[in-house]
Amino acid sequence: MKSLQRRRFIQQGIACATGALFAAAGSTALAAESATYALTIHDDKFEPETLQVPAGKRVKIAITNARKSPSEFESAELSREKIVPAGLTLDLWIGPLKPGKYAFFDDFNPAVKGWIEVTAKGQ
Ligand SMILES: [Cu+2]
Repeated sequence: MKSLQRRRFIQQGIACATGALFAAAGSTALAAESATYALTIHDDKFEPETLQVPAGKRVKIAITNARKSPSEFESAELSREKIVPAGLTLDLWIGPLKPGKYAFFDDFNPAVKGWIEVTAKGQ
């Protein structure tokens, strides 16, 4: 292989390796940033009724509908609305949020309410 070709080949190899490293670092950071919090919908309550999540982070809520009929997680304060069929678990991403309490309810069973309580680290 001529020296020019060899140099180009080596440069391409370095570029690929660097790209892969950045991609790996990026996905690790993203994975580290986002935690999953479980929330279950029952006929008479959410479990937990108040879900604690950290401020300033994007978090995933895994919503399980333990009922025999569909439910809808709804929150005007979080601008979220998600139908969860009976017996299924669906993910809902929220945040980053400021510290405080955010109300939500089951729009298909509106008497059932809950809160997302967002706390800053150390609070
Ligand atoms: Cu709704």
